[in-house]
Amino acid sequence: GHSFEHPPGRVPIAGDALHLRTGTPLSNVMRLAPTMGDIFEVRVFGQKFVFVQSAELAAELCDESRFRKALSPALEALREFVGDALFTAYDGEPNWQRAHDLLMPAFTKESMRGYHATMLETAREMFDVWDAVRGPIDVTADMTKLTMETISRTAFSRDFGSFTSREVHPFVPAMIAALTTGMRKSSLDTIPGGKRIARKIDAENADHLAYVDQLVDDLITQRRAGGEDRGDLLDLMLKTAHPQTGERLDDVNIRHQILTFLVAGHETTSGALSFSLYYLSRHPEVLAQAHAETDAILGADPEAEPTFEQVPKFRYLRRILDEALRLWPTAPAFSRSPREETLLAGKYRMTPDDWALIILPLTHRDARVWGEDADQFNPDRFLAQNSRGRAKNIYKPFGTGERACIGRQFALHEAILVLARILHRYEITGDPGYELRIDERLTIVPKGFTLELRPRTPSDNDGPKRSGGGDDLAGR
Ligand code: FDE
Repeated sequence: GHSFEHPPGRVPIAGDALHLRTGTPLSNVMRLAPTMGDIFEVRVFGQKFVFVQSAELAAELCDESRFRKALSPALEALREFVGDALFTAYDGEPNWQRAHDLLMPAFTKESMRGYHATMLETAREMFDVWDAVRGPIDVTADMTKLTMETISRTAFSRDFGSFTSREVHPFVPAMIAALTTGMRKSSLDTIPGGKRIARKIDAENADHLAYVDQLVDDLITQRRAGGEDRGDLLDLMLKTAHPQTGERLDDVNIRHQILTFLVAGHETTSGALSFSLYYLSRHPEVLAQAHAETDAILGADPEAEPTFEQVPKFRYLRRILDEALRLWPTAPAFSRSPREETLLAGKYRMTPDDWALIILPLTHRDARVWGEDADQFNPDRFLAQNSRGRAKNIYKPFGTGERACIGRQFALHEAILVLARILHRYEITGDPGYELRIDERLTIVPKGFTLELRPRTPSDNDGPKRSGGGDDLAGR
């Protein structure tokens, strides 16, 4: 493929490594980006990364007729943990279609009805903890507990007691350790001496991996033997055959799918909630309008919970979420390859072996499509009247095409429901001295962000029953 622009001072073997700090891949790219063009490359010890920062090029790469999902080295590394499950399957791998067809019905808007009560219950458990603490809460930590509980209960009916027991269940840290093993190793592949370090990391993590696999496998065995009906994703995978082919998923694949849902479904949604709360704490006028919306829909009782039908009515909260995910898309990049040799932008030759990473926090802030205030937080840019005429395929926090996020409705339903309850129930105050920092894990989340909470009395004048007006065009 094409050789792209790269940072100055490239050296033999290490390549552009001098420009990079370990452990912060996204910050590295964002730091380099202002001095680079729409597409640029970085080479590190023989591995080449191509980054796209223009909205227009990203939209071209989202053309499914010419491009498809590719596995970046990070996803390739994740395969060690979850194999050919949905997120990490190569495009066209047979188990992808099988699992996709089986699981799609569990992720429609309508099927959120089945998870609604669980989502409410987890939020209530969190509020019980919050009501008992004095002093600020660690937002990211609590949002991560909340989303982890919700997804583990809906995926396989496991309650890890994140808010109800004193001790952290060992599964959670073990899963994170197992999950990050591959990540830590992926950057070592081409580094001199890396193989030895990789073996050491493997040895350190063997126990975690075995523990996690065993816990999920035992659950699968018990469920098969017991025959009880829990109506969760595990049931669906065990009991349903493919509608056309009659095929089923095997037990190892089911384990991989369960772990995939836990991994994909908790930090991403947790980050979306945390960034939204961060921006709410920084924009009093947005916060006031959000409070007004919760009061108009939920009324004067702070214990009121939204019904399933009410969740999509929080149009303003939805725009806050959309805007937070524009600035900080918590799955910050995805990778695309051409199906056949092609010219990107009519000039960059790409072959099916090439791939380019769409860096969403950059493409989502491209002033050429989002305007000169692209760096500013403004939920109203998602009002229908303000979205008109905006280019297509430029807002992609949930990925694109066939391999787009299957958990999108799940994440949106959960995040809106939780935001609504928090804002209805509490006055929130951020630390005025806090400056946003990003924690780069598999996903991105705010680091060190805390909130002071005070009980709130919702206003009972049902006020101007404004929905905020208009349809949002996000995600089209
Ligand atoms: C997927 C996804 C994506 C794509 C990636 C690529 O392309 O590579 C993205 C971008 C995303 N995803 C994002 C997101 C955000 C949020 C908040 C979320 N996400 C959430 C969630 C939840 C859940 C449960 C999920 N999620 C899941 C998932 C899965 C399974 C997948 C794979 C799909 C296929 O088929 O491939 C995804 N996700 Fe998501």
